Amino acid sequence: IDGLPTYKMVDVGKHTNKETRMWITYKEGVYDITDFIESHPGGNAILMGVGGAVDPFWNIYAAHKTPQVARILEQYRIGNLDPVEAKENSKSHDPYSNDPNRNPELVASSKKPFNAEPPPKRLVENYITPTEYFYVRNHLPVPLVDLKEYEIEIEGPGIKSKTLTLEELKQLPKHTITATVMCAGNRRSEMSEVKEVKGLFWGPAAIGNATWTGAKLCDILNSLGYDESNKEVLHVQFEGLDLTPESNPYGGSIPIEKAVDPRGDVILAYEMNGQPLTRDHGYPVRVIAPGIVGARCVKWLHRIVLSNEESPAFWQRRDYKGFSPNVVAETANWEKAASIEELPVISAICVPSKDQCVPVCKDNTILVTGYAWSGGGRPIVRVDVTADGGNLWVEADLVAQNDARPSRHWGWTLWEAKVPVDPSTKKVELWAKAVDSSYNVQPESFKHIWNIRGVLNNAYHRVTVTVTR
Ligand code: MTE
Ligand code: MO
Repeated sequence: IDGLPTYKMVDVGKHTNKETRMWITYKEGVYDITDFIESHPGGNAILMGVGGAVDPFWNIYAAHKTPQVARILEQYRIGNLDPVEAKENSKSHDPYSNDPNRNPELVASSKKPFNAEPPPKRLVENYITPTEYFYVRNHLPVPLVDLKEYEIEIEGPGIKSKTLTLEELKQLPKHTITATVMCAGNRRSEMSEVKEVKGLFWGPAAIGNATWTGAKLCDILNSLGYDESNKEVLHVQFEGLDLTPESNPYGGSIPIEKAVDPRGDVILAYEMNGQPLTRDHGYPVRVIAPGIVGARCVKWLHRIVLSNEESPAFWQRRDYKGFSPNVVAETANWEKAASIEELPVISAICVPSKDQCVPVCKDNTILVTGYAWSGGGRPIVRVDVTADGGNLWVEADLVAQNDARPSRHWGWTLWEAKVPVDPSTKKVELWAKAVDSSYNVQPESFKHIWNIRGVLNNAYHRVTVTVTR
């Protein structure tokens, strides 16, 4: 921009704190973002780039590459970057160029990183969600894994350290479970109708039900000498091979009690639906901690650490936590809030979907189908559906459920209901709510469970459709 001074990267590097002001560069621009930092939607992550070029960060967090962000940034422009250096900064290649091909039917809420869900109707076609229709939630580029070099490091107080190869993992007793994996942000778009929330705009299909095969984590930890008298170990931390621009791996943790419980069924999975894991779902090995939020089911597993603390990863400490409805970014106490582990009871109507036209049957009913699931291994015992705001609740048939025992019932339930509709109305609002084996039931509305991150979106599912006769 004409008239503004030209700087070199060494000048920019001198501006890294409030006293010196905080500068960044992007392409040919130099920006003083000191006054913007507080309102950065991504929180402190912005500090990673201070004093240098953000081009490599934005190649990874590509959501920044929009006209809206460019407009905000230009308000803070103070100069131009030396053109030779600007060219050098822009040379870093697209870190997503090695991502795999995907089913074009998946609807993406973000392409880089790739986040996508199937059309809801695909979820009720089979009890087991076909891998190509299983939602994908990646925070970073999919790592390229060389099997010859692949190992899982395991360490912690009171156990023998070990590096486990895939071959060794496959020689351990093979265990298969049917388990639903769900993102804590599933159905977020409905919560955001109450008030804006931060996060990807998920519909009701950031969930899937698959069979997972691998070795049990409890067998591995026991073989390395773990025993319950070890009071130093409270959590099991996992790290993936996917790295942030500052080389921190994606990570998460689960309580030790879950990890070492033979009935907790935590597995290091190398197969999904009877096939080797696909790259998007964690090839070659991922954690499946059934009944627990998807975020802890770490993909591209690289390291396991036993510790007295939860995972230090951003996604354990500064994300995937719930807050009271009036808490805002400035007042959120992340240390105090409990990490999301077991998920609460949820359901969704998959067919018909929002705004669809639905033919009414001769007996003045419409057919409604969906899924229901609860965390902690709690089976679904009932699903209620209404088409008239809850004056008449119809109990749905639970049409597909497996015979796993309560407390180990990791899979979801598919249901269907014939719901009477008023013959005189054209628009009908369908509601569904599920009840789990602890008689936990979904809350009625989003208003009172609203939270800044838009997680735990389990209010009654409401779908408005037009009926045709
Ligand atoms: N593991 C790694 N290494 N990196 C990730 O970005 N995303 C997590 C979890 N494991 C993630 C990860 C989140 S938030 C979810 S919901 C699930 O993976 C999604 O699993 P899926 O993509 O197989 O459906
Ligand atoms: Mo997630």
